Amino acid sequence: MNEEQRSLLLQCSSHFAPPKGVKLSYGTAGFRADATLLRSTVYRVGILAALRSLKTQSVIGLMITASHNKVSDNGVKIADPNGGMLSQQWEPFADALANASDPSELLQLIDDFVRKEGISFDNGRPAEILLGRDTRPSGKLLVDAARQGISSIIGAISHDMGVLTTPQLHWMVRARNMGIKSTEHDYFQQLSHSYKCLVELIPNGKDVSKSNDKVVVDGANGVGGDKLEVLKHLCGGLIIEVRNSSKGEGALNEGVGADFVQKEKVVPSGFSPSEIGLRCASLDGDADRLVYFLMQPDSKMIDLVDGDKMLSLFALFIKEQLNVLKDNENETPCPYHPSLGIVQTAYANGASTSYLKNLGLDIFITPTGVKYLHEKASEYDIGIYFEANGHGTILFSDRILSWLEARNSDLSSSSTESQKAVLRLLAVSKLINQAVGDALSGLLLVEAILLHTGWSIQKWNELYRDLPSRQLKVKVVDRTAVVTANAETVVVQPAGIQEAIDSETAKYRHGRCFIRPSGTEDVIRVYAEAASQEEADSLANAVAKIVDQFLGSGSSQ
Ligand code: G16
Repeated sequence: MNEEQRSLLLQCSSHFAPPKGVKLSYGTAGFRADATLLRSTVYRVGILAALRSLKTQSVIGLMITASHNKVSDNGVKIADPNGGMLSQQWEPFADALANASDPSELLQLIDDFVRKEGISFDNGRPAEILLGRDTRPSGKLLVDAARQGISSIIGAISHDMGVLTTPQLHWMVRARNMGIKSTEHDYFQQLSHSYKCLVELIPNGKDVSKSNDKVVVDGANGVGGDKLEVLKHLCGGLIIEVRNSSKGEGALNEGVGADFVQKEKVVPSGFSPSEIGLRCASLDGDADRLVYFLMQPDSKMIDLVDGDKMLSLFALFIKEQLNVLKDNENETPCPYHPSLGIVQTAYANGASTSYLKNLGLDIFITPTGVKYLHEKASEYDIGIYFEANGHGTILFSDRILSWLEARNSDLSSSSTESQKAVLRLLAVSKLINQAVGDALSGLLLVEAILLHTGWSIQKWNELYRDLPSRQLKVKVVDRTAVVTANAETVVVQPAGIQEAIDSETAKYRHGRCFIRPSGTEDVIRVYAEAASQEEADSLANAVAKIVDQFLGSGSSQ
């Protein structure tokens, strides 16, 4: 770094003193905390984004969001050149930057890192960053801090894309770096066009208009509902009613949204008994998660159709298309056997994993956090990953996409079953976000597949019966005291806690239980599964008590 760059960094960073006594870490999904604590962190992540852009010579994304957290929290995360999460190799640098106590320590860290990574400030294209934010009131101020961080690197440019869903920003970054159209309009066009392609390919004889009833969507009082209002008008024939957009009175994620619905299993605000029997869905605060649900008559409870069920629906559909291609191998010879892989986490309901295994699918379990699932799914020709909380997508490898494109042009004059299967797979690859889990594209794919199969949500929900489960969170003095292994299924620290959990779990029929430190909130999460709801509740409560005993004065919530 030359002197001019060093003095610019020193001067700008002196306006962004970090809050005293706060240690932040780039967790499951970037930095998250009370929004009032984040100005200096976001400024520093702006610097990191510019360095990442120089290193990769690509456009980088910076999103201001705390997704499912309460409205007073906020956060910041980076989208890498391919639209995915920040390379995990850079996370320690992000932690160090965020926690540097003064400008000279910050400068030293940057200097060392730039040298180690061989980042050049003079050769190549200048740094370029796309900025997005969700609807949180603190978002504007934090975008401003990010811009100042970016302009602390000489020549770096930022583009403020305004209020977006997180997956929209990831999609735009990926599209920009692929040299394809990347505006919000292009995003809506691509999604709606591919949805309509899938609907046009529905087998003859199915009366699409009959099954085309409405879906009622809870927008979590956030950005997703607003964007869905735009998208729905482009998807001819699909009837979507949005509740809880950001324009109403309700607070973001409060008594609404995918996280609330999935964890509490109750009806979100804004829904009335007139929705009983209808297909309902819920997005989270930045629309990267989606769950479906059915309201139960005379009760606040719901039947949850979660990420595992979406995964199962998608897996069945993709498998069906691959089987058509295999059965017609003479028309569509493939030089290799395309691999189809499924990625879940320990939160996946045991019934879903058994169901998928019975379909003969290859299943892999990773720790929580889409960065881990995405990485694993990208090893397959088609990799489907979902967390039970509704965060997931389907990835297509370059190898299978080129093969499908080539088959499509070979077969273009025919209208055989193989060609339809090829077209369906290509449409799915364009509809479902290739960068990250995306509630809006997920919703359109679910809707298209339900039309294709002619299934109601009830029929879809009956693919298998979930084992009863319960999730709790426990406040502890220091959540980092819990260290896990084996994709978060075993606790290795503090000593003795796993044995206590095991002996409690053994008392329950079909009992399964694990704990993990949250990466987005200051809590330990407890997940329990058992043969009945009472037993799952009792196991979760018993293990929450164990956590409390080992880790201090917390309380289950
Ligand atoms: C984020 C991640 C998700 C992950 C969730 C878990 O979700 O993007 O992949 O499942 O955190 O949170 P925790 O570690 O607190 O259990 P989101 O929707 O908040 O970005």
